[in-house]
Amino acid sequence: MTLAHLCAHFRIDSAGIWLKISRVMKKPVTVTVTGAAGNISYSLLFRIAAGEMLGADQPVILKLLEITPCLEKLQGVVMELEDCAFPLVKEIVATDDPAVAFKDADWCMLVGSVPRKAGMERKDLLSINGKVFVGQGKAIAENAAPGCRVFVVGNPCNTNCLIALHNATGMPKENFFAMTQLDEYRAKSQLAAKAGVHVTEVTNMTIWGNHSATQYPDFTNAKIGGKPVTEVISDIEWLKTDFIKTVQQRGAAIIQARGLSSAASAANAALMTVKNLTTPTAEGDWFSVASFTDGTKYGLPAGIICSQPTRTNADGTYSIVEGLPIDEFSRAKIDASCKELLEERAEVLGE
Ligand code: NAX
Repeated sequence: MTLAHLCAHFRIDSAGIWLKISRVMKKPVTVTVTGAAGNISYSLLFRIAAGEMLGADQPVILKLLEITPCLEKLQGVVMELEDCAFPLVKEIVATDDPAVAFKDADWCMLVGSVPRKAGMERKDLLSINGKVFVGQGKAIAENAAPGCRVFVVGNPCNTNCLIALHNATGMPKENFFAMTQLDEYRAKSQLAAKAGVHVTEVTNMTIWGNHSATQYPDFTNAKIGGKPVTEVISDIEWLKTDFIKTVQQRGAAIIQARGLSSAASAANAALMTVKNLTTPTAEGDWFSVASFTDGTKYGLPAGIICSQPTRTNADGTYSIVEGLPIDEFSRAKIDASCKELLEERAEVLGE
């Protein structure tokens, strides 16, 4: 090995040891984030850029999409990203053109959507955002890299994801996801507080169904310190009522307390979902994410984006955890959330 080769591929650390420079060798991953000038993105982008999502040795190209009136605000975010001098950021593209934003994207994080305003019904929200996700689904299919994965945060995220999927002709349905990781973390933290343990003791928590007030945080299959939750928390009535309601209403409680919707915690959950989908899941555990149902598991209707217990395999694919017992109480809750997802599907697909 010549000295030139050594210098190109290794560096000397403070103790005089030659270290292989593997991170400069990795091909950058292109991450497109929509709603990039919004609140969630203001937390999310900096953490992606710091390597917290895809790894400390993974260079990234950031493609940021906004609507035209927010481009100036987006420019401010770009300036701040530049001022962090992140070593992993190879390029930043800021645009209002979906074709440019989704060009060669490996991950599309669809955070942007129009918020629900006073007097607006769910139907109105679905119809406004529906148009956005039709266009974005098409633009992703036409421009993104092969194997691109699409992850929707913008609400109503399950159904927005379904719209994008229906319009992304030619893309595998398995590559579409919507976020329920924040709900999972909310559920874990409530159980940990009730049991008086650290949150890391709570595992195997599934959020079933829709990211909405019908979601079901499944305490019956969750564990605390490796034991069934119901063995650790004897107050079953609390589990069946207050616990579920607190998780379902946590977003609204944060808006009431903060005057703004959850942003940093949502960004954290978004980042962790991508991390969970790109890293093999710990033995015996699982995480929650909404994905396309094939109608063969847990009696979930086919063709919706439904949150389920999910594991990422060693080869990078993911599987739904099968064989969990679903008691009568859980069945009713899961069915109610799926019914809502079917209604939303009917509204947007005109069924
Ligand atoms: P903000 O209103 O702060 O930001 C949204 C941004 O999206 C705005 O800058 C807006 O200009 C942009 N935008 C709108 N239409 C767009 C389009 N067609 N293309 C590109 N950008 C567009 O909202 P923020 O607090 O960041 O929340 C974003 C979304 O996340 C909302 O829909 C919100 O409801 C949803 N959430 C989802 C959560 C989940 O668990 N799935 C939890 C947190 C959050 O409530």
